[in-house]
Amino acid sequence: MKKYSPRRDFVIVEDYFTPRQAAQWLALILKKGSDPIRGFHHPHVKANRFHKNPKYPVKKYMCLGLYWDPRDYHYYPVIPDFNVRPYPIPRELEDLTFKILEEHFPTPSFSPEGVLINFYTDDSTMGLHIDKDEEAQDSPVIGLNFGSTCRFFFEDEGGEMKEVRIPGNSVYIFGGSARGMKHGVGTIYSKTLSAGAEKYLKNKERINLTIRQIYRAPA
Ligand SMILES: O=C(O)CCC(=O)C(=O)O
Repeated sequence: MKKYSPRRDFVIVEDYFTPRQAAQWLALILKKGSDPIRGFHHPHVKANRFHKNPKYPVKKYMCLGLYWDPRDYHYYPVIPDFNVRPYPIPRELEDLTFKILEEHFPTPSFSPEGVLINFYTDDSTMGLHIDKDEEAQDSPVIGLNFGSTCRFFFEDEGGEMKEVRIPGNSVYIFGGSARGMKHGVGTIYSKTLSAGAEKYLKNKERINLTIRQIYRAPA
């Protein structure tokens, strides 16, 4: 494992997953992702002055727990178009989240309520944005990365944009002073598939899960 902090309160742990663990997580995600309603789909996003029905930049997208709707940036207990609940967050994913936080980003309490899963292909990018749709802004965001390496942009403490390469089989956590940092994903690099992903992903494919607490705990 190689752990480093590209800025305060933003931690990356490379080689967090063994190839075997990565293969197990990918098998689980892709099985859920194959469901025609709760699985991967290409949602619409908020209309803008150029497009009435623009589409989300990452073609394959799904949620566990609560559903984040890219049309209005709200979290819902059901997938709005189908009135069907997303798959719940598997117990083993909750346990993994607690373990990652305990080992790498001690946090007094954390309740995993929503997981966004982005399946990047060679034509996907994710524009710069701030994760501000969760009420629980004191809770960190935990990212699990599988497959190809990506170029990841983030805002440093001085407001300047910097970049790192985030490989598959790694995790990242940003919270505290970094919770409101701008970030985004650029190029997905060719021929960088991480060990364990070969059977599940093609060249330039990447799967990222971000695990979040959405609501503030009652006082
Ligand atoms: O793919 C990633 O690592 C970033 C995902 C992201 O920015 C988000 O879900 O808000």
